[in-house]
Amino acid sequence: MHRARGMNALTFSRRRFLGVGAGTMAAMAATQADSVFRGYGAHAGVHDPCTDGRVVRTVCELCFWKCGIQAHVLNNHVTKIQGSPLHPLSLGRLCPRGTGGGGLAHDPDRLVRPLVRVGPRGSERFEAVSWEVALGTIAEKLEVIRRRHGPEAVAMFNHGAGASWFKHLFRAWGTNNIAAPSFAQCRGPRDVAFDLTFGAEPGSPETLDIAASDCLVLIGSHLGENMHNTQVQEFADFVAKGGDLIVVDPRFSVAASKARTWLPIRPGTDTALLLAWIHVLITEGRYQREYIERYAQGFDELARHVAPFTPEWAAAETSLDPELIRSTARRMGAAAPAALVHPGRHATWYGADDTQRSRAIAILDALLGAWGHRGGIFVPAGMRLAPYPTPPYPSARPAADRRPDEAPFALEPIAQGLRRATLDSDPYPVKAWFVYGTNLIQSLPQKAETIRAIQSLDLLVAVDVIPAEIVGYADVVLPEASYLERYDDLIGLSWRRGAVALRQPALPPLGDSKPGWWIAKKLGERLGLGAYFPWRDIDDYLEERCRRSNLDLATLKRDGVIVGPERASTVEEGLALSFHTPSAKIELSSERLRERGFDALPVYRRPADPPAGFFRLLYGRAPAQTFGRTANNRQLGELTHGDRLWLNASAAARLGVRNGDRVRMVNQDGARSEPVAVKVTERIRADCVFLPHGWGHTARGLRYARGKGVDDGDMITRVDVDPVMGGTGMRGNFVSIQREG
Ligand code: MGD
Ligand code: SF4
Repeated sequence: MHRARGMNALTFSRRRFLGVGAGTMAAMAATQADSVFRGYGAHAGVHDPCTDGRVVRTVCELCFWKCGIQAHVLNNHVTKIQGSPLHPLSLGRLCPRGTGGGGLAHDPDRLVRPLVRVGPRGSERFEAVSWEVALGTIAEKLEVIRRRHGPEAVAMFNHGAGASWFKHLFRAWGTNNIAAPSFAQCRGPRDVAFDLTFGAEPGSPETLDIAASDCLVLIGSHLGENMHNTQVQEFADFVAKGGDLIVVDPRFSVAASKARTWLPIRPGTDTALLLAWIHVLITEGRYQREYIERYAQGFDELARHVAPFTPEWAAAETSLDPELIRSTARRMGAAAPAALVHPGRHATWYGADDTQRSRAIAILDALLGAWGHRGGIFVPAGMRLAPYPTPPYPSARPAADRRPDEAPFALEPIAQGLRRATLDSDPYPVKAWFVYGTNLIQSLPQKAETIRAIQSLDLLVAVDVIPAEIVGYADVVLPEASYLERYDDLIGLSWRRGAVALRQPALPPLGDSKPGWWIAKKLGERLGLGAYFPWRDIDDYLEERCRRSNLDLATLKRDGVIVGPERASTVEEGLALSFHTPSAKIELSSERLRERGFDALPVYRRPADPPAGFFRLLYGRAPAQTFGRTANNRQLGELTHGDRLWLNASAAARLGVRNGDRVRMVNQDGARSEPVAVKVTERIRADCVFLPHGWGHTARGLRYARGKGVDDGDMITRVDVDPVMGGTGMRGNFVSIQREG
């Protein structure tokens, strides 16, 4: 068990932040918009052709953080994108992806005409048609499906702010089958765990007071590679002031390189570490006693539960030094309540215990008094946004994603559950998929199942901006104007101060692409749902919503954002804490879980070891990429080398693999990857390999991305489902490495 200790946990002296390495934070620093504060146009005395044009303040969509941006436009070309200094999430800066929006707007592979399929599904053979024909075809087929199977036979999959128009359309149509992979393939376990514990989710964006924290624990969260702009800015401030950073990761991530302590944990054993940390805080009396007595219930049961989970016990599971487990817990306790264990975001790791692992994080945050305290998790404020009045939605059957008693704590429909229902028509048939902004071929695990379900459909519609893999399977393709070319609905932000932002066009739509609001309205009218789209156009819509919400649309158009009044978001600022759980307290032990037959407190279950000759496959984000969404962006492609497979140096020597060699992975079920170049490194444990996610595109239309890197999804044939909320644990797959040639 102690074998892996050969790779010792490293303890670094604190140091000043000098730019988080590997061109990540450095790239971000390069985007600082100092000229913004001096007005637009030339920098003092220096002619900058990029900033000579019109400037439009709008909202980024290269990921889902929704930063405010300033797009500089010259001759119908986006020449430069900067962070809006007025927007609370960007504060004048962007992450490297956000600066690359021009690479999407001006992508020569953009979809610019509606298309109707002419070859077999997946053949990527289409003919261009008019909007009339495309929308007419969809409406006709949807009506047939409704007559035969009811409106619920239509499922909608979505991702991104622009989806709101289509969610409205399909609720009006009469289906609850609306799912996003961002729940059951990503943040679901975390959201459910925090909701069960604190009665609220950590939010998206997460409301973490990182800059003010004295001790930050990142457990499988690689900030700096995972580039959520505001968090990375706060993280840089935290590192610069010498905050105590503890990073738990089998890989020496960029964040680990800034840490005082890096704990290279054996993959899948994090719950053991968390239980031991809880054990130390409780047995040594280092938790926030008054806070727990006042706000929490279930402490005595928790104390009894963790009594056996000593650092020595956890050391045997995690391969970490017990003294480091103890001392890191003490450091958290000393910094509390300005101490924070990051809730994470992509939390679907091992399936069976994902919600319970996230519960252990939430419990630890509770013991540290993080919720509601400065330097912990602040309680956000929102702004009132009145809807544009439309008729009530019709009632519809419950979503088809789950059978009775399955995943009872899911907060949203489960995307792979809709796929399952499509395949077996249980509890009722699902015959059409309407897919907005999500490349289901890559974002749902078990690709073969997805393709099988698609082949059984009567209709597949894809609304996209580029010809991603899912587009290749569609019967009708609707080209959306990119986020730099369209208005979207008002975007509310819950943050230290609430805000409302406006996405507005900096460019006209490319070709015959159309904004989502227009597509949804036109399709709605064809489907007899015109009453749900009573606005004349987007101006009418926005004016009416703003009027009802007491917001000035002209100010929104000028500034891109309106920020609400100051309000207390921590106890230190005068906030009175309240918890929306059944007990109105923080629920350390969860009666709700117990009632449904789950463990009321987190229980550690040892994961399977890799079979001899195999490595556990880990995957994650690369700093200049957002899943597959940005892989075809030529501007961002200049920044990234994210398509290599990380392999430990000793393992590589054993296999005779050198840096840059091309290898294939073969997984436990015999799935074989395309060739991929290897990055031989000491920065990863010897029992696992790491692959950045979002590469390995096969779609013919993605002329830039196609053939670059490999798709980790090809190796994810085994999925362990979280029984609490239905998340798909994807890290239980093992690969062997075979040299090419
Ligand atoms: P992308 O792969 O980026 O994200 O998965 P997805 O939501 O599928 O695909 C986004 C699609 O949206 C692309 O086809 C893109 O061209 C299109 N698009 C971009 N902008 C627009 C727009 O303005 N309008 C329209 N209509 N389309 C647009 C993400 C999901 O995947 C998530 S959230 C997570 S966290 C999971 N991550 C993950 C992982 O890390 N590993 C593995 N193996 N699977 C994962 N699945 C999950
Ligand atoms: Fe855009 Fe980066 Fe902000 Fe995401 S974090 S919205 S990609 S600037």
